[in-house]
Amino acid sequence: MPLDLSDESQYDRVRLRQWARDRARSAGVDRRDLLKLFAAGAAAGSLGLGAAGTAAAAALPGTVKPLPPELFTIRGTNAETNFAALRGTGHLTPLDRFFVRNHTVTPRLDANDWRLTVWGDALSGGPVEFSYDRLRALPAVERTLFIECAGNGRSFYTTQQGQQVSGTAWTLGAIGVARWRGARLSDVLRQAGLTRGAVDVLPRGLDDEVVTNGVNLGRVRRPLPVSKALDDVILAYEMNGEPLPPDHGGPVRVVVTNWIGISSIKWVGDIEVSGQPLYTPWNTDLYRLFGPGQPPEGSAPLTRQTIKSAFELEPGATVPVRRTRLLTGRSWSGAAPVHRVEVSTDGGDHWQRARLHDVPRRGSWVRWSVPWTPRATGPAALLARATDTTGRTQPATTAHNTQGYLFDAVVRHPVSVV
Ligand SMILES: Nc1nc2c(c(=O)[nH]1)N[C@H]1C(S)=C(S)[C@@H](COP(=O)(O)O)O[C@H]1N2
Ligand SMILES: [Mo]
Repeated sequence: MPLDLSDESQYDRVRLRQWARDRARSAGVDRRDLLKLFAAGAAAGSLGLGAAGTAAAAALPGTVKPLPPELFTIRGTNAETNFAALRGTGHLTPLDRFFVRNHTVTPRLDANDWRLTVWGDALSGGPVEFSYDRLRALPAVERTLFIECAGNGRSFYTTQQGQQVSGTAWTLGAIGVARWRGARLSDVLRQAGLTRGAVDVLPRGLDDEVVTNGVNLGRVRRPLPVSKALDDVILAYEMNGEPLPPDHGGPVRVVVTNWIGISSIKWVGDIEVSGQPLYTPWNTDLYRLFGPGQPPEGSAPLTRQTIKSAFELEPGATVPVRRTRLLTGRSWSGAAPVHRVEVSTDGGDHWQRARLHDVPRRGSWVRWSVPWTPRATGPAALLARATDTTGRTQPATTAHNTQGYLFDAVVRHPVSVV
């Protein structure tokens, strides 16, 4: 039976087997180093950079834009959007409050000097270079899409489920929705001479090499199957109508519809087009599920994001009793548009339908609201539960994985009624 490599899960399974049998090429990291990391990851998810629950290192984040505490919570080299700061903003996340997830630091790149080199054994000729102007001369597309870290919601594995996980201890603010404008990756690949033998497409960032556990992983890069690369991937140079800001990958980044944030490589400098399957740490040890119920080498590499909801309210907010207020929030899913949101203000005993303020659309979130008049003083828990058009609803708990990816359970939002 022919393998259907456009099917994501089948693609990933096949690559995993090929890699295990040494038939896939590891792009830039020694195979023994990768195996060492693999073993460490399977044992403890040790590649997570910093453990959830422990205080972030007091290093200055290497970012360009201001990160005021009313808009962001700093977590190591990353900045999480405070969801409360989205209240009253529109469908798009304003640039001044879009989360930043950096493996190292934001590089300062000049669009005039920037070049994208497309190269590899699955092109008909040698490397092809794209300047900023050449990229902008290609037909432009505009899409409203979220970028969300695979570890968004990770801290709730610990605070709600009592489980140990490694990685940045995000609450729910490692997501943003922007209007992206750019060229289609498919147009760039075709101009570069893509051949039918192409299997994997590997964009790589121009930011510093990542060193973890004494191993240099090289620059941030993660292969995309050629089927996804040709489908709906953008090389974006604008975000909400502005030139792409430095912290979000300027001058040019990859934007991959519905897939986990690591797919959307920032500061892209080159793209390898390979006739052989490729592996990097970002699709082997990182961004797979390890833990109970998973094979020792981990799950297939993660692709699509899961389903979540968040209130636009500070955790532990104080609310006055017997006064009606409008609870607001947002829900999203990487599988399909969210078309129903229910809210409980009594810890999950009763649920009411929230009013949606956006037309549900693929790749983005819906804003919603529900009026609430608290009747008694004391602590209360607010819950929001989304359902997407595939019928998937947020569950009560998420199965544990050591690196704390893809948390999708309903989150209890504590408030205090006074
Ligand atoms: N070159 C490069 N690309 C990158 C990263 C990075 O550190 N370097 N971080 C990735 C991760 S893990 C996420 S979640 C998103 C975050 O995008 P943002 O910082 O624009 O919100 O970028 C991805 N692309
Ligand atoms: Mo991420």
